[in-house]
Amino acid sequence: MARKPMMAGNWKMNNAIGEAVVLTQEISNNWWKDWEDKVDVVICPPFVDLKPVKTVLEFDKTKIFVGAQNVYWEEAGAFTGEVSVPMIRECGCDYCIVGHSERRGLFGETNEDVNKKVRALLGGRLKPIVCVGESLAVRDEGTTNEYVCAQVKAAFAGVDADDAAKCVVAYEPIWAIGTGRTATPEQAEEVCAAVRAQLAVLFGEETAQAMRILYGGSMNPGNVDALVAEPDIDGGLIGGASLKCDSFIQLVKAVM
Ligand code: 3PY
Repeated sequence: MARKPMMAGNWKMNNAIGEAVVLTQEISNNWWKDWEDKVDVVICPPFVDLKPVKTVLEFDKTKIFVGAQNVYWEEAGAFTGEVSVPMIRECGCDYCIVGHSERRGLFGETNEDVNKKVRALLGGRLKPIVCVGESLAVRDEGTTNEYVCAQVKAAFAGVDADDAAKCVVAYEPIWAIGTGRTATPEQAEEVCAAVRAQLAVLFGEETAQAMRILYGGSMNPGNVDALVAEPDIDGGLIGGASLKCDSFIQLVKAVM
């Protein structure tokens, strides 16, 4: 089945509003109408940039999606510092990253939290980009596929096939994030294929074949071609290389 590729930029905690607007304008100036049939492009800036980024894209009539990098599962209330699904939807988001390894590792996010966020997003008609991935210790133990598939199973607990079909999974080996190390195309494909097989067990083959699986972890213009040539890799979730217009556009073009 032909899946539409996706390139999503995860800006992490970079670009204050002024820089975010300039970078979005640069990306928007490079956007061509026929992209929208060939690739879904998503920009995931910090919360404070969501509305300004969306405003630039709307002003330019550019069909690039906006995603948040995190969300809380309750709708409103005494949750100091948190941001809810209705709030990010109002900022113009279509997508939201959940379970990034930095959130799991630095902020103690558990598989259970990830599942609550996935279900809250789907309930609020937003599409989760669910991150999974193993540490170097897990890889060295030889249990990567089991570990990552358990993360997938936990993230999608209580989700039905119709809703799962709206979700994207991003496989991001932790040892390849911010280290300059990338998984080889073969290593990345092996895990992405295992993730798809796990999705088939959960939701059936048809849904699993329709769902997009991205690779993340130091994807850049130099390694993108080999990674996206793999049958189960449908694009990328991009860190550092999404912070410069040139490299992000090169990555988008690589999957068109
Ligand atoms: C990276 O490539 O650094 C990422 O973590 C993308 O999410």
